[in-house]
Amino acid sequence: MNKHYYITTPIYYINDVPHIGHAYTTIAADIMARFKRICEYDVFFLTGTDEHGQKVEKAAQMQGIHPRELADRTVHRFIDLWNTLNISNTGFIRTTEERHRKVVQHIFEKAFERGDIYLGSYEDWYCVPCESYFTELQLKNGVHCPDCHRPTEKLKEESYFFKLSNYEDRLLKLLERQNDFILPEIRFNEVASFIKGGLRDLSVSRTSFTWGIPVSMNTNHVVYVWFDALANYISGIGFLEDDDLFNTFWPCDAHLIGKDILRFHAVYWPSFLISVGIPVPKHIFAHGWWTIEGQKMSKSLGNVIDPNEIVEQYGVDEFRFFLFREVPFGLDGDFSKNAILHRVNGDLANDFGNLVSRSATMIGKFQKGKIGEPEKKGGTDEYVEAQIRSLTDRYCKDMEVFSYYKALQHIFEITSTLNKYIDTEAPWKLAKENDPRVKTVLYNLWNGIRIAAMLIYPFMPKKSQSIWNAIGVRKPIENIHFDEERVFYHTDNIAEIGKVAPIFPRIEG
Ligand code: ME8
Repeated sequence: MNKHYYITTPIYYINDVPHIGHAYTTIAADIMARFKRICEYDVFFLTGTDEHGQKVEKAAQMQGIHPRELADRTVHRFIDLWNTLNISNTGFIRTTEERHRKVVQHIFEKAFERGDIYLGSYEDWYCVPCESYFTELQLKNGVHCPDCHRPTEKLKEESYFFKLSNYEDRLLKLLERQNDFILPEIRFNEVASFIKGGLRDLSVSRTSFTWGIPVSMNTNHVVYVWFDALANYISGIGFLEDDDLFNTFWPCDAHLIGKDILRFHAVYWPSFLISVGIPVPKHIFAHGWWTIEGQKMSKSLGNVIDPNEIVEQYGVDEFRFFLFREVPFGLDGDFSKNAILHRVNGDLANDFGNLVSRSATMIGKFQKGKIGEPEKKGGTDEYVEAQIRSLTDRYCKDMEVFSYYKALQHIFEITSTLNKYIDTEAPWKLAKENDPRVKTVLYNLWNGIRIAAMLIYPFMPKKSQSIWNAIGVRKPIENIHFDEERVFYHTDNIAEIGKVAPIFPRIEG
C-alpha cells in the first residue's frame, strides 16, 4: 500500500465524562478512517486524552488523590466508549506518557533555542476552566470569561512566552498558499480575521500549579497545557521515536476538532510547528456544536447526553448514522430523542430496511434464492444503473471533503431510486409472464443494495454487514476494495437469499 492518510481527534480532558460532543468528533474521524481504508489507504487514526493542567489537579485534590491516579481511573471511560462505538483508532495517546513528555520538552527547547520562546512575566485575568488568560477588554461585564462566562481571577506570574506576534505574516501567507488549510470556509475566514486583528505573544508556561510537564531548563515552570496537548499529534505518531512511522504519516491529513478550539489549532499549532521546522498539517476541519433540545449542554443544567445511554436505547449504528444524517457536518445541530426516532423509523426502517426485505423476499420467491447476471435489458434498467453510478461518484467527492450530510443524501437517493424501480418494474408481473427481464431487475436491485451498503459502511459498520449478509455476499464488508467493487460484482459465490428478519426494526417512542 502506498497511499497514506493520517487523521486525528482532539485529545479529551480526562476530568470530564465523555458525552455526545466527544462522541461526535470521534465518530466523524472514524467515518473518514473507514472510508479511506476501503479506498486502499493505509490509515493512522489517533485519539487520546489530555491529562495535565490545573483543572485535573483541582479535580484530583477534591477527591484526595494524585492527578495521575485520577487520570488512570478515568481514561477507561473514553477507551470503553470508543470500543462500544466501534471506533477503529490505530493509536491512543495520553499526555502523561513518557514518549509525549520527551516530545513536548524537545519542541519547547528547540523553540527557545530559535529565539521564539523568552522568559517574561504576566499579569492578566485568568479563567481556570478554560486555562486561558484574557485582557480586561475581552472580559464580559468586567469579570467573566468571554468563552465560558465563568468568573476569572487576576494572576501575575513569571512565564515563558512564545513570540506569536512574529508569526502574523507567516500565518497569513500559509492561509494564502494553502487555502483549504481550514475547513469549512466560514472557519477559514474567522481565523484570517483573527490573525489580521493582531497577535499577542502567548504565555506558554505556568508556575501557579505543578501538574504538567516541567520546562526542562527551569523546572519551577510547567509547560502550558495547550502547548503540551497540541504536541500529541506528533508524539502519538512516533516523532523522536520512530522516524519511519512519523515520516510516513506526517504532515497530518486532517485534524478534526470542534469550533471551540479552532484558534489553538489554526493559529498556535502551526506557529509552534513552523518555529521548530516541522511541516504544518494539510487540513483542520472544525465542526459545529450540538445543543440539547435547544439548550447548551452543561453539567449544571443536567442535560449532558451520555452516548452509552443513547446507544442502549437506539443502537450503535443508528446513533452514528443519526449524528451525520441530521445536521450538515460543520454546522451546529440540536439533539433530541424525537429526532433520532424519526430518522431510525423513516430513513432506516421504512426506506432502506424495507428495500432490503422486499428485494430479498422477491429473489427468494422468483429465483429460488439465486441471483443471476442480467441478460435482457429494458424499461428503466439502464436509467437506474446510470443513476447509481452517478450517485456513487458524487458520494466519493463529498466524502473527500467531509460533506457527510450530502454523501448520506446520495445513498438515500439510491435507496429511493430502487424503491421506485420496484414499483415501476413490478418484478412479480415479469415473473408471472416469464419475462427474462425479471433476472435483470432483481440483479439491479441486489447490486444497488450491495453498493448502498458499501457506501453506508463507514457510517454503519455493523448494519452494513447485516445488509450484505441478507443479500448473500459472503465477505467481511470491511475488506471492500471500493474501486473494484463499486459498479459490478460477480454473482458466483453468493449464498442463498430469501426472507430476512428486519435489519432496522421500528422503534416505538
Ligand atoms: O478542548 N458539540 O478537550 P475537551 C460538538 N483537551 N462537539 C463537542 C461538544 C458539543 N457540544 N462539546 C465538546 C479540549 N465537543 C482539549 C483539546 S486537542 C490538542 C486538546 C468536542 O474534552 C469537540 O470536538 O473539552 C471539541 O473540540 C472537543 O469535544 C473538546 O473536548
